[in-house]
Amino acid sequence: MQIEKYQLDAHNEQGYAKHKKRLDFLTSEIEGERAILQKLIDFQIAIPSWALGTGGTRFGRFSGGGEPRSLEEKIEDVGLLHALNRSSGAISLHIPWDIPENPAAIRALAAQHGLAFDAVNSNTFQDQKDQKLSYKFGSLQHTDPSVRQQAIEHNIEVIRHGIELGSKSITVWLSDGSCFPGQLNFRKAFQNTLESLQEIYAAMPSDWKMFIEYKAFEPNFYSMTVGDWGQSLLYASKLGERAYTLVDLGHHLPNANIEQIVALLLMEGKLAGFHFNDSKYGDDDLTVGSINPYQLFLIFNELIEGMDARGMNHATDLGWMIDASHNVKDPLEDLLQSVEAIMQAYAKSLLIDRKALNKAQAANDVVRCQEILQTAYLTDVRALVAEARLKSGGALDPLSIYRDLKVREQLIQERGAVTVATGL
Ligand code: PSV
Ligand code: MN
Repeated sequence: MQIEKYQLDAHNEQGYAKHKKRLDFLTSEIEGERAILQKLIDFQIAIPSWALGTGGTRFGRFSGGGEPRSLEEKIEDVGLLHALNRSSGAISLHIPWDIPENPAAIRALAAQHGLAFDAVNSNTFQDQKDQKLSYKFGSLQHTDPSVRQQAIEHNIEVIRHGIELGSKSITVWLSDGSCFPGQLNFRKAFQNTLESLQEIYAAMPSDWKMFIEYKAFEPNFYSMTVGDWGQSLLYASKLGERAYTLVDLGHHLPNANIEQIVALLLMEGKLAGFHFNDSKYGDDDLTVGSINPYQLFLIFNELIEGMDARGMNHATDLGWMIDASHNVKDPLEDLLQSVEAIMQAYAKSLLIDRKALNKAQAANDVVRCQEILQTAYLTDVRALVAEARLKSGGALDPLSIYRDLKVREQLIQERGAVTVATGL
């Protein structure tokens, strides 16, 4: 299905007067609203192809109906999101869950929806049907060189698919590690992984980047071979200047200071970008901003500070992506909420009075520092984010028009109630 311009216009007209009142109040309170609006308009967040179906846990999965049955339908779904919020202008594919059989046609379809292809992702954490060797004991770290070779070839195959689509980066997330003490020689596992990554790195075109994602635990519960940002940074530094660390918010041990990690990776020029989500316990994959929106804001505070210090373009110089699944929500509604939470955190961090903060930091005025951050955080920026959407042709309130137009009901009619999207 497609959302028509007249439908957006009618929705926007209906809510405009109320919106204008809120916007006028907000802009009377803040400075530099034009520049902030432009930054919000430019900012795009990639949607992972595996987040469009209902997520599950190891205990079960409850399909919501109307799930995309093919890559084409996944692109259509991201197109719907982008039509509503104008901030979801890219899709990230996981291979082999989403192999583009006809890349030219897939590229054309994405372009029709105004979508670009973000990083491609390899998968050596599952065994596929007809796969010769198993990844039960790891992939790039494996003690058997032929398993490592198979995993290397898969990654190179993923790069080939990415080239055909116009992607410029590959994200490598490894589930490699061990479940029991003594199972693995850590040093040999690291060395094997590094050598395997070196072969993949060498196969990338010269304008490509490699993103190395770390995760503290799961599916291995004693050690992970890329378990934290230190290990990821070690691989990235040894690999070369086009290798970077990717931060997935859910991949840390509880209470980790992610904002500090981000600041230091940025300082070293080694931050690739993000997989946004939220969590209470671990890799919960909850909607962005649903548990700890203040932490998200603090992360954006460091991002903006660090990117500005290096003269980086907020919209294009890092990879922004959502990585969340949702067991009890409509995946499209969930993604709309996630994108909105990211835009709000970004907008609030743009409001921080940097000069005053620098001054207060230099004077060790701890109270003032906190006040400055919280003044920005407590500002209601929703009207500003909505105005950015309006200016770029989107909806004033994406969630309410999604429900008013009965999008999910229409998708169920088109695709059926018991469709299952590929993914986890
Ligand atoms: C692993 O938990 C992860 O965060 C990686 O990014 C994978 O590619 C993705 O989730 C798979 O769902
Ligand atoms: Mn991730």
